[in-house]
Amino acid sequence: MAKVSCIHFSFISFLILILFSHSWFPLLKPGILGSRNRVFGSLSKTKVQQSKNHLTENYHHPLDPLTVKEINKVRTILSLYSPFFSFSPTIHSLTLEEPDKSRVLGSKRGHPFPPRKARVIVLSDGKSHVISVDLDLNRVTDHAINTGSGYPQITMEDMNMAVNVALSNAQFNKSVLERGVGLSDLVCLGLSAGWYGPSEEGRRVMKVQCFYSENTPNFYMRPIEGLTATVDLDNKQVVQIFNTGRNIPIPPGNNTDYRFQVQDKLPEKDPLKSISSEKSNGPNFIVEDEHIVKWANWEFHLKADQRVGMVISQARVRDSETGETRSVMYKGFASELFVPYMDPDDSWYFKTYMDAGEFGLGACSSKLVPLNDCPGNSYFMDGVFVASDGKPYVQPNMICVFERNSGDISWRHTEVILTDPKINEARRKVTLVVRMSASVGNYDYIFDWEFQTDGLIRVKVGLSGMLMVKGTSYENVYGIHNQEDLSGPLVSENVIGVLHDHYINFHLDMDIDGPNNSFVKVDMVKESTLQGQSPRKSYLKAKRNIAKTENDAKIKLKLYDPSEFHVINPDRRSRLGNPSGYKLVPGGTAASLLDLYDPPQLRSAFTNNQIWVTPYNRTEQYAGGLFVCQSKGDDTLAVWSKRNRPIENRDIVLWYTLGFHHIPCQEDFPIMPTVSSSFDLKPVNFFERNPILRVAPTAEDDLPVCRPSTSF
Ligand SMILES: *[C@@H]1O[C@H](CO)[C@@H](O)[C@H](O)[C@H]1NC(C)=O
Ligand SMILES: *[C@@H]1O[C@H](CO)[C@@H](O)[C@H](O)[C@H]1NC(C)=O
Ligand SMILES: *[C@@H]1O[C@H](CO)[C@@H](O)[C@H](O)[C@H]1NC(C)=O
Ligand SMILES: *[C@@H]1O[C@H](CO)[C@@H](O)[C@H](O)[C@H]1NC(C)=O
Ligand SMILES: [Cu+2]
Repeated sequence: MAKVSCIHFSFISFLILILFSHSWFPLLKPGILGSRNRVFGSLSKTKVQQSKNHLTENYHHPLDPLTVKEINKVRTILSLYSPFFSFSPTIHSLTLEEPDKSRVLGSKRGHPFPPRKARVIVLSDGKSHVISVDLDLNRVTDHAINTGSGYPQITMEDMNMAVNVALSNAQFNKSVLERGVGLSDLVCLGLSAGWYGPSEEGRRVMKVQCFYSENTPNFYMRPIEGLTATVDLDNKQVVQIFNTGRNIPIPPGNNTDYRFQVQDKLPEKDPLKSISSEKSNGPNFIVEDEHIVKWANWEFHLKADQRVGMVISQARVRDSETGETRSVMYKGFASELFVPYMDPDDSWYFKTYMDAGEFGLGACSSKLVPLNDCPGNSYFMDGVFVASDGKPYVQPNMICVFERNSGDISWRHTEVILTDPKINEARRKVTLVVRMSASVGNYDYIFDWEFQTDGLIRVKVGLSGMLMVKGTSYENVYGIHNQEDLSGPLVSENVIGVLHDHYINFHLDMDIDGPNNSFVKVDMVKESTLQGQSPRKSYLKAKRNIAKTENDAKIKLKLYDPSEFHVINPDRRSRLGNPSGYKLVPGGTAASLLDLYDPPQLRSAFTNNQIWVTPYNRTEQYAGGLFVCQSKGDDTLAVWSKRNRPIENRDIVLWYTLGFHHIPCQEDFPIMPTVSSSFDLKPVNFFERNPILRVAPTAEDDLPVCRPSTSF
């Protein structure tokens, strides 16, 4: 559920928000920044990684994010650009404009890079401008105005302003006070409004709702129910107020605080002793030039992104037989996150968030907590982002990279038939994890990309944080005539956990051994035997169907009509002649059941199928479109792929949506234990044989600390 404010800043100014003040605007003061070696890892014994001096940072790779110096240069170039002579437009996005793939693949260390460019999105005169700035030529090279629907990402100022406008409105202010809430215990949030027809078109709007923070930092559990202001951001006016919840009490706050220091002191029975999987010899991975991660047989480019959180590029794996480094994926990231709530009320219908495009997963990212968010010996990476005045700021420690001794088995066999010699072979599994977490208002999304030595990549999303809840006069279920009339289960006194979904779409630009790939649907089909042919009546066959065009690759998952989904390189064959490939293995997936013409479903039509395949097109990055706020869904994956373009043996992008239905329960209150789901990208005939056959077994000497005490 995301709502707004990743930003603990949309709160009105008199709130004491020390608890929440994560460093949204850490200053770039040279004095407080240390320096770090260009290479992390190998022999590093340092426990605490020093923070970086971003002021002097340079780029080393065509995909490296804009540096502080470059961002400052873009701001200077824009200030000299004639359309913006007289005023500074609000910057809604300022990021690297990645060079075309062919330029990136063609560039080599030591050779000149493709030109460094920035793509800037500004709002001016109510219009969204997309501006390209060439940092080598020192000028604007392209300037387009969005003619479709939608507005750019919401800024912190937008959220603050929405709240201030609402509270300055006498009627809204009075309605808040009438609920018995003192202004000193009031928290208001600016929420994205979605798009619901002509009444809100033609102007940028946000919704404002308020909460009671008396005696708790977990104000999310104390909604001032049924009170919503719609604010016009450009005219700075309240355009509508719904106040239909006057009779709904504000839920009590006494059982909502989740901080350790306030938990009652009844000791936890048998608390776990500390557990460590530290590597006494240091990590096995290195990070070169700030962004290139190398571990075991993997190598990839990793960067923070203000919109999508983190981006993995040019993931390559070493061939187990030849030592060749082979391309697997050009680029992978979470392209949109859609969270529709299932309540048609005045104060709830619009809660159909698209968190990446509306708020930004990087913009909302958390500073990861060492030893708790990420284990010891993690490498932490900062994001260098841009505020709405065009100035750079640092989002510290927002990505961590660590090795995990998973405790799992990567392969094994005990031979029971041959007893001489006795064979009992097993190999442990060690993986490399790249992690970030975004706190999009109430909800926390934990994103993991986990790389295995057998070539598998597991992408996992965990949900934690706070439910978005609805106030009710019911204190328990006994008085409720029909519980189905509520929009979700009662999870505490006066608190309904509203039913909702989460859909996370991943943009997976697979380049298996090069850009030209095909998508193959391998269908499992039941074959019936002929009378008398066999004692069996039926068996399964796998039938390969190569997708010719986009329509052949729009997949709705079906348990009783199963398929595998392969991306292959038809020109790269194994020793046996099988095409090299990777398969997408969907995880616990939910499909959107909303009406196809429901406005939120139109905007998030990428959830109409779980899998799509499109031809590579540099402008088609985000499944929900570039301008998501109040969009009508005219620039989504579903619209692009109506063209039904050819996709066979060419550069293709795979899109997969991981879905969750969430029926809340009492355990989700006052803060949710993490719920996760994942999908895999797994090699299929990519390697000549099991690529980790030669891995040595682990002996006790290799593991200095991890012996269970019972073994002594
Ligand atoms: C809201 O009303 C209170 C009480 O009348 C007043 O003190 C306060 O200034 C008002 N707030 C705003 C932002 O107008
Ligand atoms: C919260 O406070 C109310 C009213 O004082 C009380 O009835 C209730 O038992 C308290 N709940 C908890 C969990 O302490
Ligand atoms: C790329 O996609 C955009 C948006 O769908 C479209 O306007 C453009 O024509 C496409 N470019 C190519 C080369 O197909
Ligand atoms: C990929 O396919 C396209 C279209 O069929 C072709 O023009 C291009 O040369 C191919 N590229 C490579 C690297 O094979
Ligand atoms: Cu949820």
